Amino acid sequence: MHISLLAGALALAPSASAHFLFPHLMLNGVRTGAFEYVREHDFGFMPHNNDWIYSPDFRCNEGSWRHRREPKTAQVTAGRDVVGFNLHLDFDLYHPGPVTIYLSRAPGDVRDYDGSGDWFKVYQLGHRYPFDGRDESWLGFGQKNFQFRLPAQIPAGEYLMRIEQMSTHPPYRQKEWYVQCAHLRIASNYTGRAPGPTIRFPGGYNINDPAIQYDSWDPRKPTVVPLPGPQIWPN
Ligand SMILES: *[C@@H]1O[C@H](CO)[C@@H](O)[C@H](O)[C@H]1NC(C)=O
Ligand SMILES: [Cu+2]
Repeated sequence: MHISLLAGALALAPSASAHFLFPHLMLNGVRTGAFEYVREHDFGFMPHNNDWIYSPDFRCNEGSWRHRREPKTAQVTAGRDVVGFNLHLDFDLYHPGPVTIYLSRAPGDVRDYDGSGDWFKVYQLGHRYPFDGRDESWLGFGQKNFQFRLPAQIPAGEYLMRIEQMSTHPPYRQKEWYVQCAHLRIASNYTGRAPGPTIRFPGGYNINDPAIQYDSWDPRKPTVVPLPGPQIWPN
């Protein structure tokens, strides 16, 4: 399945290069295999539009539930390991807009978790300040790796780690959404306050959110563009 997916990717590369997915978990700077630790989905490289924020598929992408037992679960340690995602086929992200990563703790085995619980934000990549409206001024533009050190303030457990890219180039309020989830088992001694603020998917994003209302085709360019979702943990 993975081989056929890559072959399909190569065949489609000229026309599909505008789109992307995140099949590789990054683990302390090493790119792991495609879908080795990342839950596959059945929507390939294609983006979704704004209606998608109201769908349960917004958690880990369409069809990912049927792939939930395919990836391994990466063993990592809070406060120590650097984790993240890498684009397919070593592509660069040629899409403007924020990149955001969330965590959600599974009640038990992450392979049986649908992501319906609480999510907290651990990473976000916005734009240079002041913003000048150029695609290149989004910090994720042209990047292929999105990595961060896991905060120490995360309770031990199994987690879905969800990356989201909201592309801002379509006109008006329309956006392109790209989402993918990895499986983590986090070792930690943390017993403090629960990570937050948390949101759920769907429900956490609304069409009226300032981040979604941002219109990159509006000639009046704001110098600061709002980012989607709640504050990052642990602030
Ligand atoms: C938890 O604390 C023990 C004792 O201090 C230490 O040996 C261990 O490495 C810690 N584990 C983690 C995941 O930080
Ligand atoms: Cu696109």
